[in-house]
Order: sequence, then C-alpha cells, then structure tokens
Amino acid sequence: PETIYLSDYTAFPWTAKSVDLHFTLDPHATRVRSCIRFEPNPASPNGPESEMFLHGEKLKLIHAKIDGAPVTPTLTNEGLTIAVPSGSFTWEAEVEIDPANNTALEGLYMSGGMYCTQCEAEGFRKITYYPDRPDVMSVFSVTIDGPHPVLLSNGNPVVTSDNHAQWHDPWPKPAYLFALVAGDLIAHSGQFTTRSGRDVTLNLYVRPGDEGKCAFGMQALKDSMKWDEDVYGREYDLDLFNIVAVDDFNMGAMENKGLNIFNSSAVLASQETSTDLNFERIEAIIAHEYFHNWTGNRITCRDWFQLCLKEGLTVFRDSQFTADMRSEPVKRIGDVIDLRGRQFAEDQGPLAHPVRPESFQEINNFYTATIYEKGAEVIRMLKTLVGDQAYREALDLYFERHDGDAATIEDWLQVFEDTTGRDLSQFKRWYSQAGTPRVAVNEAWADGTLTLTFTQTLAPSATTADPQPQVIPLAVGLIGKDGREVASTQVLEMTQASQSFAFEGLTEAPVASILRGFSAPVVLDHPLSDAQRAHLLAHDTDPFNRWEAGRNLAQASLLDMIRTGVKPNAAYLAGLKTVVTDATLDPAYRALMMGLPSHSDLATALHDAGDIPDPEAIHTAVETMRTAQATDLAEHLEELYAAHQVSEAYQPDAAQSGARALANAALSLLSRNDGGALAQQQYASADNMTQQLSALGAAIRAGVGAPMLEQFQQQWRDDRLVMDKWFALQVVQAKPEDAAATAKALTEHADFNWKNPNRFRAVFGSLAMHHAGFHHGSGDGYRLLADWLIKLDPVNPQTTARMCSAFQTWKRYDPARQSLILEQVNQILTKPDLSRDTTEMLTRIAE
Ligand code: DPP
Ligand code: ZN
Repeated sequence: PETIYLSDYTAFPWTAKSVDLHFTLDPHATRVRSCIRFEPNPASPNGPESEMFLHGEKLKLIHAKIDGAPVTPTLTNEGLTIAVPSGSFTWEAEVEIDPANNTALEGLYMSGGMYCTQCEAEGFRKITYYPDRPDVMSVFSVTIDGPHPVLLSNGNPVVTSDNHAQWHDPWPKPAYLFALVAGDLIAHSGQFTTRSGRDVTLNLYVRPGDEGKCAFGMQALKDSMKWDEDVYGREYDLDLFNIVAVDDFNMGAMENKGLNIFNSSAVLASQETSTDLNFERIEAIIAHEYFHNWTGNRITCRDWFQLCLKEGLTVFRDSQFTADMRSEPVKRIGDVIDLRGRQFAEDQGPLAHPVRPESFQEINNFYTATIYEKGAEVIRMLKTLVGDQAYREALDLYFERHDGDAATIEDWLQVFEDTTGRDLSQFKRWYSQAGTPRVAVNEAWADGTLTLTFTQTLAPSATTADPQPQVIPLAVGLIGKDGREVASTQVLEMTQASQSFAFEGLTEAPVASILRGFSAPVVLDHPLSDAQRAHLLAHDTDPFNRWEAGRNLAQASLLDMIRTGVKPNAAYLAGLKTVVTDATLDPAYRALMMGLPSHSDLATALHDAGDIPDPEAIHTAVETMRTAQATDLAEHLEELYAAHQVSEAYQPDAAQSGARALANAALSLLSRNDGGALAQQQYASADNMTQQLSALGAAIRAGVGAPMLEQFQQQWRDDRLVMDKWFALQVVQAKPEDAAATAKALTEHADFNWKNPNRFRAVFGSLAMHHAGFHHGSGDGYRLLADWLIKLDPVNPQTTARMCSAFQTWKRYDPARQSLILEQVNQILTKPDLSRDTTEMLTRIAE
C-alpha cells in the first residue's frame, strides 16, 4: 500500500461551490445522482489543471457529464480521472451502490432494515465520486426517495413526506460530515432554546421497541448544549438537531452536521439495561459529538494528519463537561487510568506515533488513544501553562479567526501565541515526538531548602529518532510532617533536559507531592519510601495525588509480589483501610481507591523496569492481593456495603453511582469471604443493571454464577445491548486457562452475530483485555483471535484492524510467547487480499 505524507499536502485545484445529491434507495441497487459546481481554487499552487481526479470506490458508474455533455472518465479502483475545462464547470454523475452488501459499514449501508451512513474518514467515496478530503467544503442539498417514513440528511428539511424528502445544509462542510438515514424509526423529541433565542427541535430516532431508552440521552444533549454556551460561548446553529441510534457501527458515534449517528450502545439507556458506567459514557459521548459542532464541523481539519485538532480538543472539552456534571477528581482519575492502560501501552510498542503523525497508509488506523486521549492531555497542559483566562481568550480567537476553515495545528498554536505572547515552538514537540516522557525526581534537603531536580528522558522510537526536551508543566505541592500542606500547588515549567527548582524557608523536610492532577502525560520516577507514600495517601490535599499514592503503593507491592513472591505490603493495606472507611470522602473516590492496577499496567511497569512480564505470575499476585484486601477489610465490608445501599428511586447521577460503586466494590471483596451468598441475594433483588451485573460478576468469581448466567440469558435474550454484556462477562470472568475456550464456545452460540461489531468486540475485545487468558502459555488465545480476524477482515476491515492492536505488546513477553504471537501475525499477513487496514497494522506491529 501507498504511504501518504503530511509534507506532500497540496490544496485541491478546485473548490466545490455546491453539491446536489439525489438518492433513490434500494437495498441492492441504490442510485445516487450528483451535481457539483466546481470553480478553480485561487489557493491552489499550480493554478487550474486540465485533469481532475475524484475519489470513488465500489461504485458502478452509470453515466457522467460535464456542463451537460456526456464524458467518459478513466476508472480505477480508487477513483476516476477526467479532462475538465479551464474555468468553472458542472460535474454530474449517476452511480449505483449496494448498501445491503456493505458489511464494512463505511459509506451507505444497512443495519437492521434501516439505511445509514458513516463517512469519516473516507467513506463518502463509497457513495459517489467526489474530492473526498476534509479541505473541500461545500453546501449540500440532498433529495431522498425511498419507501420509508423517516428520511433524514444534514441541515434543515425543505420537504418531508413519506417516501420523499429534501434537505439543505446551509453550512459548508467536508464530505466526511455528510449523513443520510432512512427507515421505520420512531422519534423521541425535545426542544432547546439557545441563549440568543433560537428554538431548536431535538430528535432521537430509534427502532420501534427502543423508545423507553431515549430520555437520558435527550437530557444529556440538552445539558451539553447549555454547557457549551456557558463555558465556551458556543451556540447551536441550525433549527434541528437529530441523533439516530444504529446497531451496526464501527465507532462509538459520529458528529455529522445536524444528524449525529450513534452506535446504539452509546446512546440507548435505561435503568434496567444500562449500568451507571454506561450512563456516564453515554452522557460523555453525546456531549463529545455535540461539541464537535464547533470543534470539528464549523472548524474542521485541513487534512487527516490534523485529526487531533478536532479530536484532542473535543475529548478535552467532553472531559471538562463530565468533570462539571459529576466529580472532577473521579473523572480525572478515570481518565488517567484509561490513558495509562491504552495510550501508554501504545507509546511503548511498535504502534507508537506522534499526536500529529507525519505519515500513514490507512487513516482509519489512526483513530487512536494517542490522537484522542494524548491529544486531549496536550491541550490540558496548554491550559495549565497559560491559565484559564488566557485559554478562554485563545479559544475565542480560534473560533473567530477560523470559523469556516479547514485548519491546522499551526493555526491552533498561533491563536495561543497571539493571545499570550508566548513562543510555543518548543511546546509543539508534544505534537511531533512520539512516546511517553519519563521524569525522574531527585530531592536535596539542606538549611530549610528543598531542591527538586527533574530530569526528562524520551526513548527514541521509529518516528522520533532524536528526541528533544519538551515543555512539561509539573504541578507541585508540599505536605508537612503533621499532614498539613506547607506549600500549595504551583506549576513548575520544565523546559530543559534537567532542571532544578528550590523551595525555601521550610522548617522541616516535607514530602513533595509532584505531578498533581496528573499535570502532564509522563511517567514519574519519584523515589519515595513506603512511609512517605503512606503519608501522601493519608494527607495529600490533591485528590488525584492522594489516589496516586495509594496506587503507587499497591503497584510497588504487586511488583514485589510478582518478582519475589513476598506478601502484600502492610503499609498499603493499612492506608487503604483508613481511606476506605473515611466517611468524609466521596464514595466514588473511595471505590477508586479500592482498585488495583490492571494486569496489563503491571506488565507495562515490569517491562519498563527491564523485566519480562509473566502473565500467570501477574494474575496470581493480583488474586493474592485481592484476597488480602478482603481479609484485611473484612470487619468493615458489610458495613460499607450496608451504608451505601441506595433507598431512593434509581438515578444514574454521580451521588447514587458513587454509592453503588463503593457498595459493589465491597460486595466484590465480600464474595471472596462468603462464597457469593450476598451476591446471590443482590442479584435476586436488583432493580437495575448496575446491581444485577456486579452481583453476577461477583457470583461467577465465587463459583456460584452458573444458574444466574442462565437466568440472565432468559431474561435478556431479546435485548441486543444487554446480551453483549452477557457475552463479554463470561470471557472477562473466565479463569485464565479457560478464557480462550470460553470465547470459542461463545462463538458457537446462536446469538453470536459476528458481523455486528458490538457483538464481535464483546467476545474478542474482552478476550484481548483478559491479560492472563489471552496470553496464556498455550497460545490458544492468540490462535483463536487470529482465526477470527482472518474471517472478519474481508467483511469489516476497520474493526479487524482495530482489534489487531491486541498483538501490539508482543515484544515485551518471553521468547516462547513472542514466537506464538508472531506466528499468528504472520499467518494473518499471508492471507491473500488482506485489507489495507489490517496489512498496515500488522506490518507495523511485526516490524
Ligand atoms: N465519531 C468519531 C468521534 O467523534 C470520529 N469523529 O470521535
Ligand atoms: Zn470525536
């Protein structure tokens, strides 16, 4: 496959003044007529050209015309080339496409009897011939004919009737934001008035039967609209905002202008079928897609290398929203757990890439934790460095200066330079250098002065051969011996490879609390004793670092247990007990305190330290630690459980979710002591999915879950989203030696619809995340996943390629596992006609 480089960017030689599309829907023979007005682009470096290339894939060209005269373009698998006049001209074409056989779920496809589209990044070229690149923005008018009561596209409706609709979107947009939906759908409607008085009709369209799962999403949408006005001064800009739920969808959701399309798992919610975490995720995704209306749609990306421009910023915005709606520290801790689990692992392996990559083969492969989550961290750092007020001023200028633009990271940084007068050239390295910097801390205490010396290092990688020092904001506070804060948080701006900062006038040596709030996405090497960590766990005034102190104690203890088989660290267990039983602390926060680093995080830490992770030893250590927690906290667990039962009517809000999280964390440990009796009891009386599912998980772990699993299936067999949980849970809870066999058995289940990405991920995403199961020495996990990826690739390359990342960490394991993994990777790579998506992923992984 061809590699595409950022440095090769050139503007498209024409602009598209207007686009008219006419769809005549048919499952196997949809006709798409297009009429596009092209004008020479004054910004094009080469002036007008005599030939035009239009992208197009899997299209049957019926006819084409230029200025009304039939033409015969040269066709390839990627598009067409045609001689064009030197000035402006009108291009017309008619193509035929086959939505019912479009299993890749890119372009126009069918899901459960409805038509829908997914055009980001390059799906529009599967709908018609077009310059399918984000810097070509145009005004779209769309006509749809088809035997369906609901026919939707972007913008405002011009004509709507059964079987026929016309839409017009006044806002110029790139083709990746085009959307069309048709089907027998039901609207759950709402209304929002913007602060300048525009009345907006809101609809959430679902399949019949799902009407009862719309209310929460609708409220989340209204909350998002209000929040973006209050916090960013951004108002909605059309009279209509539609969301559609679709069962078959590769991503979580898509921000098409005025017509967001959602994976049903990312929008449908009810007390009975969704967990508290599902509710929180749905709220965040609805906000994320809504926020894209400004950061993504009104200001889009010049090219796909700039993807983080919209995704990093929008993830950052949705994280601010969730922090405001719920608990800021709880959200921050959750985000850092996620960042370390996914992004740090990516950075550590062969798929490492900068937040703004400089080359790719298949852009679908770059919708990564690095672009999204690290992209958001970079913006968080920028805000920390310039301050809240300057951040808001810079954003105001960004919206003012670039509204309607297809912009770049240079444009983004320029608004910060212009509003603050700062030189951000060094800061920009966060966008160009791959990898996670490590920051080592050295402390010196003398004469009332604490001197902290920081040293940053970044390992060279394939895309970053000669790493240079980055700008790292280090938020630091000092905690005295009596537990009081002797220096409140200040942000130290590190710019050099090694740099010292002095804290003077102290009466005694304090404990430094460094990287408060996780002020930079780095690995901190701060050599503290167990006693110092326990001191921070007991007293740190920064809630993130207080949690982090506990996490560090737990991790250090687990690493010792893995390496030498010692017992769990008593200082950790004692500190945990104090925090968990402290009723002044938020229950959600205490629930997080009870968590442990994931198996994969421990593997990452071992690899970082130069050890070879043994998945079985990691599993054994974590189980031992869990049992130690259960024993050590035994006298408190029942009370914790009882004190956090919610008696009010169910609400998925932060307070109730936090109480349930703590009660269920207690239940999970309790079921190690009581054989699962309480879990059985909770399962029987649960009136919501959070209680039902956590009880089921605890019961399975205690070995008494089988009848409940059976009952669960009977109860939920007709609910697709709940059945995804049923599939996933069995793999998640399997013993390591049974994980692959459990997954295999599930693939033989009548309800294993493997072409549905949610169902495929329920089984294989869970298997890949089951560290000890997937990496079991037998190699069965590797083989099973590879067999299914080979099967899925011709059907759905995007989801196949995404799942290949399960193999990305192969180099950190022992030679036997390495060769077992490589064998499977190479087996997939030898398949003829392997997709570009999967080929690129596995080639990078195997390098
Ligand atoms: N739908 C994906 C997202 O919102 C891609 N834009 O992140
Ligand atoms: Zn996004």
